[in-house]
Amino acid sequence: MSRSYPPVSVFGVPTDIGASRRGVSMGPEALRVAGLVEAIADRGIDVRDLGDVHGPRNPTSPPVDGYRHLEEVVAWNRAVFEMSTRELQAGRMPILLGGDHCLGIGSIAAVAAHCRATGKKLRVLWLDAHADFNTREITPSGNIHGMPVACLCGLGPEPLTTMAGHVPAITPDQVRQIGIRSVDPGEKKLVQEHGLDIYDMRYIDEVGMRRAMEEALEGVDADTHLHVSFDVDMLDPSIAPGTGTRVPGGINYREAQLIMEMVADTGCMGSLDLVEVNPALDKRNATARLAVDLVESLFGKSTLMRD
Ligand code: B3U
Ligand code: MN
Ligand code: MN
Repeated sequence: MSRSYPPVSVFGVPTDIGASRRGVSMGPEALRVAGLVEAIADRGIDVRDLGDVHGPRNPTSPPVDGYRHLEEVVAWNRAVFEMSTRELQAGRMPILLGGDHCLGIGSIAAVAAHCRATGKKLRVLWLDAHADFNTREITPSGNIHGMPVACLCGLGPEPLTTMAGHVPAITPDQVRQIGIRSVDPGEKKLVQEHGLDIYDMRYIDEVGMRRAMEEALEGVDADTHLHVSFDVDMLDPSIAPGTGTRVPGGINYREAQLIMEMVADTGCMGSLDLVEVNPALDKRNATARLAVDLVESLFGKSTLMRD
């Protein structure tokens, strides 16, 4: 089946403001050097690289009242919100090149506001080793890249929970998390209380990726905007070493391809985050190159089926 895709707008967000390890600020360039924009263009898609958004430098300070760099995180996310909103309103698919995963707050807040305005349903596919559902009371690190899902669901500091213009920006029933294998003790209680739909590694091992993805995508239809938020630490560190919080026992190459192919089959992807690529920790840009390979599958590249 041949599919048509909306025009795509790629933009970089070169910051590591939400993490404690430095280096994901170099992620956008690593993804570009790995050929991301050309790979999308080669799929016959209208794609533009808008360059990078700007924000404050990383002061590398310790957490204050449970948050590290809150003011700067808010500034970067406002810039992301504006850029994503503008591209969505122009009928284009925003692809955010991170940067760390705190940026999912701005990008998903924009998508949530857009869905409200257009009457579309929203489904968020959160591909990650982590649930990213910490709050200031329970965070072990103060790093806001461990908090975006909680912020989007209304748990967090006011400037981050209100970004979409309505609180909460999204509800837990709109989220499906895949690849999870590291959840902090307080976070575990919180995700259970909020009923988050988590496909953890044990579940994936037991039922297989095909069934896990069928369940995660259930109910996605032509009226759905599917947002994919891809933290590359979902992948096993043996294939994706270039990321700051590596957790063993991750998604392998074939499982990752199947995720992307099944997303492509829905024809509903409306926006994408590619985050947590850290070139300072990578081996010859392998992680960025793998991410590009997976993006090709997200845009319908397949072995035998007609493109
Ligand atoms: N849950 C831990 C670790 C973490 C979450 N997300 C990332 N790391 N990338 C935390 O610090 O909140
Ligand atoms: Mn994450
Ligand atoms: Mn992660």
